[in-house]
Amino acid sequence: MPKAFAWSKWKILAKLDPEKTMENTKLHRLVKSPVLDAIVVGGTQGITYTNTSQLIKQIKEAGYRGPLLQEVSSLESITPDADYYFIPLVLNAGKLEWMRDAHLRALKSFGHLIDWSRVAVEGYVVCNPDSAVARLTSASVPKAEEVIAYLTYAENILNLPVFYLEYSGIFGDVELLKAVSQRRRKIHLVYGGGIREARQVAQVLQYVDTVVIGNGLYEGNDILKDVFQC
Ligand code: 1GP
Repeated sequence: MPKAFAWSKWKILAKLDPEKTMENTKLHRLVKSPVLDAIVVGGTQGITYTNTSQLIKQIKEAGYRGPLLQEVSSLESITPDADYYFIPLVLNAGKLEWMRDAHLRALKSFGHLIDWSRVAVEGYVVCNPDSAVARLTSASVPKAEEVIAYLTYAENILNLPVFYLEYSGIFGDVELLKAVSQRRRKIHLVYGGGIREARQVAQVLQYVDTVVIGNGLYEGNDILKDVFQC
C-alpha cells in the first residue's frame, strides 16, 4: 500500500461498477489519465465479492498504480484487495439499515480487524429519486433547505469528514451545490451524477472539492478525451 490516503486532495475520481463491463482498451486509456486522482470500485446492484475482486484485478492488470478504493455497499462484497475503503452512511435513507444496522453487523463480525487509517466515512445524501440507490435505500429526496440541514447534521453533529451529494444518473442542481459550499465550514464536499463533459466538471468544481464520474465512462469514448484528457 505505497500510496498516501490523501482523499482530501483528490479532485477527480472514476467510479467503476463491478456489475458492468469495461473493455481493456478503454481501461488502459483511463488509467493513464493525467487528471485521474483515484479509482473507486462500487455500485448499487449486483455487487458481489467475486465481481468486485475481478474488477480490482482487471484495473491493476491494466497498469493502474494510483489509489484504488472500494466503496462498500454490502458486507459480503468487501475484498482485502483495495488500498482504501469508503463507507457510506445514507443520511436520507428510509431505513436504518443504510445508516446504522449494516455497519453494526460489519463491526460485530470483524470490527477488530479494521485498519481505520484506510477508511473514510461519507455522509451521503441521495438527490435523484429515480436512481437505483434511492430505490434500494428508500431514500426520501430532500428539498434544498433540507439538504443544508443534512450538511449541518453531517458536519456538526456526526462530525463526518465527507459530505457526498449523490445525483447518480442525472446532472445535479448547481445552485444547490453553491448554497451547500457557502454553508459548510470544513467538511469535504463530494459531488456525483451525470457528468459527461469537462465543462460540467469545471462547473461543479467551483463549489465542491471532489467530483465522481461513473455511468458516463460506460457510454462511448468522448469522455476519456474531454474529461480525462487521455
Ligand atoms: C455514482 O456519484 C456517482 O455513485 C456518479 O454518478 O454514475 O451519474 O456519473 P454517475
